[in-house]
Formats: sequence, C-alpha cells, structure tokens
Amino acid sequence: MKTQDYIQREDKFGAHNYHPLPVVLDRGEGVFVWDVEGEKYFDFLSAYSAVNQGHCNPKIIKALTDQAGKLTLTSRAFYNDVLGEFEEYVTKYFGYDKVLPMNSGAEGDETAIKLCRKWAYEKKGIADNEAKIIVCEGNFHGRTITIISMSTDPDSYKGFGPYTPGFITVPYNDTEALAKALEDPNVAGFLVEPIQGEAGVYVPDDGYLSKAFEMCKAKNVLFIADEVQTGIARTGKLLACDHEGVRPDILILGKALSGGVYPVSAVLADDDIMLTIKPGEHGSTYGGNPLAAKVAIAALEVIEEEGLADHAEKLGILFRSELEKINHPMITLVRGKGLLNAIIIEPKDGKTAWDVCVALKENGLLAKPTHEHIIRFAPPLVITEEQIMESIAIISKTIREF
Ligand code: IF1
Repeated sequence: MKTQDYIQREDKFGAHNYHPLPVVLDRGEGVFVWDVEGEKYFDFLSAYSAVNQGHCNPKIIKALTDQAGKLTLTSRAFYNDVLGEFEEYVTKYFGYDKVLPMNSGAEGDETAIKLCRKWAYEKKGIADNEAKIIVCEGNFHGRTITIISMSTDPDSYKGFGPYTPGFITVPYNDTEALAKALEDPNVAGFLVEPIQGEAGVYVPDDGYLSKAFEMCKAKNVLFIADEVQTGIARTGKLLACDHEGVRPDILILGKALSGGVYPVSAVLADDDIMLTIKPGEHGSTYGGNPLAAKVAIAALEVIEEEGLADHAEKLGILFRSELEKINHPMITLVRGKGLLNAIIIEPKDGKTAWDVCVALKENGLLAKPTHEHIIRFAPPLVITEEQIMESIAIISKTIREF
C-alpha cells in the first residue's frame, strides 16, 4: 500500500475529526519517524509533547513489555502490587501528599475541577453549586463538554451546547483582570496553563505565575496548573511553574508522564484537598492500572537519568537563537521556553503556515501549525545539538523557498 491508500482508507472508515498532514508513519525511534515510503523525518511535534523521552524509548518499552505479560488491569475494585509503587514514586518526585491517577489529560483536568469544587464546599464553605473557577482566554484543557464550556475558541465549543456553568474567563497574562475576578467570594480556583500551548506557545510575562499564585493565596483560591503539555521537562524545568518557583495547589500531568507509550494522566495535591473526594466518588476503569504505573515510573526515571530538563533548557536557547538568525520576512516572531517553541508566520503570496509545514515535510521535518499563522516546534527532548543544527538548516532552507 502507498501513502494515498492509507489516507483513503482512513477517510472512508474513520471520523473526520482531524485534518492530518498527508504523511503516513510506520516507525519511530528517538527524534525520528519514518513513513510508509521509507522517508525519514525529524519529529518536531512529539505528539503534542507526549514523546519527550523520544519515540519507543527502550527503557519505557521494556517497562511495558515486562509488565504486559504479568498483569495489565485489575480495576480499582482490588489492590495490585504496582499502583502503590507508582503513587509513592510520583508523589515524592513532584513533592505532594497524594496522587489521583487517570488516563487522558482531559480526565486530569476534569478531576482537578471536581477536586476544586469539592474542596470549595467542604473546606472553603462556598454554598452548594455556587463554586466558580477562573480560566484564561485562549485556554486549551481538553475536549470534554465541561472543558469546552471553559473554552473561548469557537472551534472547540461551537455546536456542542448547552454548556457547563461555573466558569469565569479573564485575559491571559493579565493580573489586573485576575484581581478583579478574584473579588467574587464564590471563586474556588484559578485553572491556568503556565504557557498556553494551543494558543501558539504564548509565554506570559516573567512574574505572572508567581503574582497570580500570591493573589489566589490571598483570597483562599486554589492555584491549579495544567502542566499536561508544559510539564515533564518540556520547557527546560521539570515543571513550567518551576521557572517561577510556584508550587500549584493542584497539579495536572499527562502526555509525557508516560513518554507516549500508554495513556497516563495524574492529579497531585496535598491531603486537605485530595481527601475531600471519598471512596466511590470518582475514578475510571483504567485509572492507575499496573501497566500505566510501570510505564509512568520508567518515563519519569528517563527524564531524571538523562537530565532532560537542563538539556531542553540549553538546546532551547540554541534553537531560538538559530531561528532568529534566519531573519526572513515570513518569520515575524520566535517565542518559547526550553524545547516548546513557535514561530509566527506572516502569510506571503497567500502561502500560510500550513504550506510551510507541507514544505517542511518534503524537506524531512514534521511540524504542525496551531491556528493558521503559528508553527509550533517541539522535538523530543533527547534531540542532540547536532540534530538541532540539522533541523535549523531544514527550516531555514524551507522558509527561503517561499
Ligand atoms: C487534540 C491542542 C495541544 C493540553 C493541555 C489538557 C489536554 C491537552 C494543556 C488534554 C491536549 C492535545 C489534544 C489534541 C491536540 C493537542 C493540543 F492542539 F489540542 F491544543 F497540545 F495544544 N491540557 N492537547 O494541551 O489532554 O485529553 O488530549 O490527553 O485534541 O487535538 P488529552
């Protein structure tokens, strides 16, 4: 079968909820993926930052295969010998009392919203069903009905109403607007991405996160960090919040928590928040299964053993400085932190970011536009300096073709 055959088959039998780049991949290793025609590519999307440890990382794959033949799923109706090992490891790794394991990032955000509301009624004393959570314009936290109810992007919410109530929207990176919203005594939490990924790698001003955190504490409001995309070393620190020394009251993890090998998400919090959810009040069939637990431990060990946070910090500085040197009229802005970066593309002769991504593919590098004028660049964190320079050469050559 050729590329077109695979695409046609998916078009016929699969829902059309994505518009992928016309490339069909059949193998991944480290920073590289190959397509069915045998073409090799640098992966500069990393499955939206889920493959930080590199495709098919040997240590994570071994953790998967060692456990797969032993015990994969017990449900939480019974204990198993692995979940506690993961719970102890991940809570000590991030410095929290407890963890609630789930599967997808959206489930992580939903869990955090439920915890925040429960805490509001049981601990803060907000009247039942009156709890409100502040979110930011341009947010992306997943695709469930409640999460799109918080969204300001019509592509995320249009046609899916009616919407879940209880959310207040403020502009991102605007502490004045946040201060006003925090005046409402029914506010229980502030849910924020430390860097807005989908919005186009929108890095807030230095000090925004720590100021926002202080303001929340002053009003007894929970600071909830969605680090599903920015966490696990992606931005040059273990967590993006670490750049400002902010310790979220509720921390949401996903994606690279399992290195792209298995869906694993997790919510971490201390006892006074986490224990407001009682037995039987929340859960999921696959949440905290033995396979997920072993894979996630291995994925976090790789981050630590290979020093991937410092590596991402160092190579991100190199990558952005080399991108700046391209200085071509189509690249109007370079922004990012660690190895989560983006360029803003000024359309030229009707050519948009999509056309640039198709041309990048032809030249051996895969990236995807987020919105019509921004290209996100997020390679696996295991990329070497030499591979960064090779990738810059591809990006530069491609842009100059326009
Ligand atoms: C898609 C975007 C990125 C996330 C943050 C929670 C979730 C995500 C900060 C939910 C997921 C993914 C979803 C995927 C594309 C991708 C994405 F473009 F949609 F917005 F990365 F920016 N919090 N982001 O980024 O996690 O349930 O997907 O495991 O839906 O197209 P999930």
